[in-house]
Amino acid sequence: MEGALIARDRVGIQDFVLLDSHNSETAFLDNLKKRFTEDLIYTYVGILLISVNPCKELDIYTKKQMDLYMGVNFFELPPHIYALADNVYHTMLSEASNHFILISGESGAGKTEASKKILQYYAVSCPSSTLLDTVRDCMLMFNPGPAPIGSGPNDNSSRFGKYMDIQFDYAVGGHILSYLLEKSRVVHQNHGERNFHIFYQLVEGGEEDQLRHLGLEKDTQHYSYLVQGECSNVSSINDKNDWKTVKNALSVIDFDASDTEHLFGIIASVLHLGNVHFDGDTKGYAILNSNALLGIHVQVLHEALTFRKIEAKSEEVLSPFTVDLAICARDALAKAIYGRAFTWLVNRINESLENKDSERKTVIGLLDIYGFEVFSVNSFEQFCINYCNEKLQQLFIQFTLKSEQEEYEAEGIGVKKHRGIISVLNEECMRPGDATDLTFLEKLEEKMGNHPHFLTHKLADKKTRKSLERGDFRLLHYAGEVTYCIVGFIDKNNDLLYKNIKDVMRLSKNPIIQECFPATEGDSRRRPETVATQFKNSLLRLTEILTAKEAWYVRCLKSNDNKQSGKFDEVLVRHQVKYLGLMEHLRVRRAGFAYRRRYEVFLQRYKALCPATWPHWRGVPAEGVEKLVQHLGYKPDEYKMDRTKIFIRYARTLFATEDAFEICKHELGKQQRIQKRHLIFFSFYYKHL
Ligand code: AD9
Ligand code: MG
Repeated sequence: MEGALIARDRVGIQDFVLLDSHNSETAFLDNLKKRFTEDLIYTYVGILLISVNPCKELDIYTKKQMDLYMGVNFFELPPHIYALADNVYHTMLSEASNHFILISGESGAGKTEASKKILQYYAVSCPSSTLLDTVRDCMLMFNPGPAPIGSGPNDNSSRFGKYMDIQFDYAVGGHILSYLLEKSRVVHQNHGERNFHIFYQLVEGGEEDQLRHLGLEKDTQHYSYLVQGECSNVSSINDKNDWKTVKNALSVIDFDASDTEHLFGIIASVLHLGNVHFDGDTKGYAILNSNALLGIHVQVLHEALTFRKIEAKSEEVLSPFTVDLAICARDALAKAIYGRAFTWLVNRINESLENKDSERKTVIGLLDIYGFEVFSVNSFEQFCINYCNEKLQQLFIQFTLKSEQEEYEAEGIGVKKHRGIISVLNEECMRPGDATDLTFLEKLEEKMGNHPHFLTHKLADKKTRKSLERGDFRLLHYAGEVTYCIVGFIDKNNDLLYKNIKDVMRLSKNPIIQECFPATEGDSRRRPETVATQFKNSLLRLTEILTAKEAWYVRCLKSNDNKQSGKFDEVLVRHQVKYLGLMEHLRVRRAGFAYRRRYEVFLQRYKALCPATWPHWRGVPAEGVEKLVQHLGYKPDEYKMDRTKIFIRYARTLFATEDAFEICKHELGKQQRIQKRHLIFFSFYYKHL
C-alpha cells in the first residue's frame, strides 16, 4: 500500500522548488495539471502547500493515511495536508513556539475542507482532543448554501470567517474568534441561495414533539425566510443527518436540555418573525397581525415593531411606521437575534473548549475565512469579504515576500487600492441628515475619482460605461475586477436596531435572548461602531495575533467553476496562480534558504559522513551539525544555523550531501537498510540536480 502510494506520487514534481524550467508559469501549470489528473491534489512550494480542489471524494484521508504521516519528515512522503499539519505540530513541540496556518483561496477552492482535515488530523493524532471534531460539527450549522448562481456555487460557502487557536498541552483546548457573520442572509437570499443550514435542519430533522413545542410546521416552504432563494433542498446536503450531528455536537460542549431548548427557541422565533405580516391602516401605518413571539407579550412586540420611540427632551414621542418601515424593523430584529445568538454560541463553545489545566500552552492557529467572491450582483457583504482577502494577501506578501513588495506594487498587484472607501462610507453613515446610497456613491466619486483602480458609470469612458449601471462602482482587486451595487451599503453598514426594540428584547423569557440584549447596551447614547469599522478593527487585531506567530500556508486553488470532478480549467487555475503570487513565492523560495531541517533530524541522517559524529554524537545537536557541515565543506553562504534548525540555501548542497550519504552507505555496507520510500524520493530528487 505504502509503496503503491509513493510510486503513484512520482507523477510530476512534488515540490516546485525542484522544477527544471525555473520561472515558467506554463511549466508550473503543467506540473499542477499532470498531478491533478492523477488525483495528486497536493504539491509543495518549499513548505507552502498548494491544494487543488478535486471536486470529488478521495481516499486519502483515512486513519491509515494519518498514521503514515505521523512523525515522518516533511519531505519524505508525498505532499499532503497531514504532512503539513504534522510538521507544524512537531515544530511547535520541539521549539515550544506558536504557529498559525493560513488557508486561503477563492470561494469554493477548498479552504474549509482543508481546515476540517487539519482539525481531524489533530483530533486523531493528539491525546484527548475529541473536542476538535465537535467544534467542526458546531460550525457546520452556520454555513449556508449554495452561493449565488454564476459564481461556481459552493454548497457550503462559509458565511463568517473564523480563526481558531488550538491549544496543545497535556490536554488539548481551543479558542475561536469569529468574523463578520453574513446576517443579511437570515432575511434575504438571492435566487439559488439557501438560508443558514440550521433553519432547514431544525424544520426537516426536528422531532415532532419539539416542533410542536416551538410552534413550527414540518415544512420549509411554510417560512418566508426560507423560500426566497427557491432552493431549500440541495442534493448534496442531508439536513436530517446534519441535524443529528449538530445535536450531538451541542451535547459534547455541555449543552443541557434547557440550553438546547432555548437555542432552538431562538432559531424558531426567527422563522416566526419572518412570517409576521403587517397591514396598513387608513393612514398607511403598520398593524401587526401575529401572535406572541420570543416569550414577549404580543402587544409589547407590536408596539416595538410598528412605532419608533423618539426621545425629545424629557418626553417620549411614538412615531408610527409605515408598512415598509415595519418590515425593515422586523428584518433588522431577525438579523440581530440571529447574529447575537451566534456570538453567544461561539462564546459558549469557547468556554467549553478552554484548556483550564495549564498555563503553559503553545498554540497552532487555524485561519479559515470566506474566499474572494465575485457574483453577478455584489453587495456590501462581498465588499467586506474581498477587503478581508486583500488584507490577508497583504499579510502573506509581508511575511513571505517582504523584499519583493515594491516590485509587487509596481506590477499593479498592490494591496491598498480601496483604502478610503470604508472611511467615506463611515462619514456618510455618521452624517446627520439624509445620507443615501446614492449620496455615498457621489462622495466616492468625489474622493476616489482619480484612483486608477476605482471606476463608476460617470467616470468611465464610453466603451466601459456600457458594463456599468449608474448605481455601481467597480474596484480592481488583487484577484480581479469586481463591480459592486451600491444599494444597501448605508443600511448594512449602520446595522441599526431601534432602542425600543432592544428594550423589548430584554423582556423576553428566553435567557439566551436576555444575555444577548444586556441592559447596559440599551441605555448607551453613544453611537455604535459601524459594521465596516468593527470588521476593520477585528482584522487589525487578527493581524496582531498572526504577526506574533510563525506562519504556514495552504493555498487552495479552484480547479473549475462548475464543481466538475477531474476538470482542470487551465485559464482559471493560471489566474489564481498569478494573483496568489505563487510564482513570486517560488522565486523567493529558490533565492532564499529553501530547505530547513531540525538539528536532530539532520544529524541522525548524516552522522555517518563525519568521523566526529559517527556513530554517536553525545553533545548539543547544533554543535554536531556544525562539525558535520564543516567536514562536508559547506561554504558559509550555503547555510545558516538558527536556534533549532539548519537552513540550506541550495537544493544542490542538500543533494550532494544525500549523494555522499548513499556512497557512504554502499562503502560501509553495514548501514541499516534504507527505507524504500527514501530511495524513491531521493532518486527523484537527483533527476533535478
Ligand atoms: V468559501 O470561501 O467558504 O465559499 P471554501 O471554504 O474555500 O469556499 P470549501 O472548503 O467549502 O470551499 O469547498 C467547496 C467544496 O469542494 C466542498 O464542499 C467539497 O465538496 C469540495 N472539496 C474541497 N476540497 C476538497 C477535498 N480536498 N476533497 C474533496 C473537496 N472535496
Ligand atoms: Mg469555506
